[in-house]
Amino acid sequence: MPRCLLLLLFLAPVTAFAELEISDAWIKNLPAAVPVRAGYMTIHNPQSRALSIVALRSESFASVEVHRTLMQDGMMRMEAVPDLTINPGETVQLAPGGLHLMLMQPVEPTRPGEVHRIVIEFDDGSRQSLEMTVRK
Ligand SMILES: [Cu+2]
Repeated sequence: MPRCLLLLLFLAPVTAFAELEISDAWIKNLPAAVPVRAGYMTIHNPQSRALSIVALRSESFASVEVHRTLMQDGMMRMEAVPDLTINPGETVQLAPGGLHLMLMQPVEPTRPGEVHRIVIEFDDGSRQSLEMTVRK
């Protein structure tokens, strides 16, 4: 059993807030020599107020950011999105070629099938925990 799964069994839930509905959350696996991973998911806000993601963290990665992919002067590049606001009723896709999570410096090489926990922090100070599965 991968060590991260064992860790999950012993960690208490971060909060009881289930603010956003998050589905299909996954991390694209890459060779150990590559220092970053991209993460994708579908985020829906069922609340009656907007929610802004202002920080992300994980025990499995040195840092986690929301990024957007841009085409600039014919070149593909990406930039950090310091706060990602999801309006009431809105669904936002994090998908290849667009918005994504950038998971930097894995503590250990990632392997398909592993589950990593990410904590999302909102502008109102509340938090939500989510699990992301590593896929090929
Ligand atoms: Cu990125």
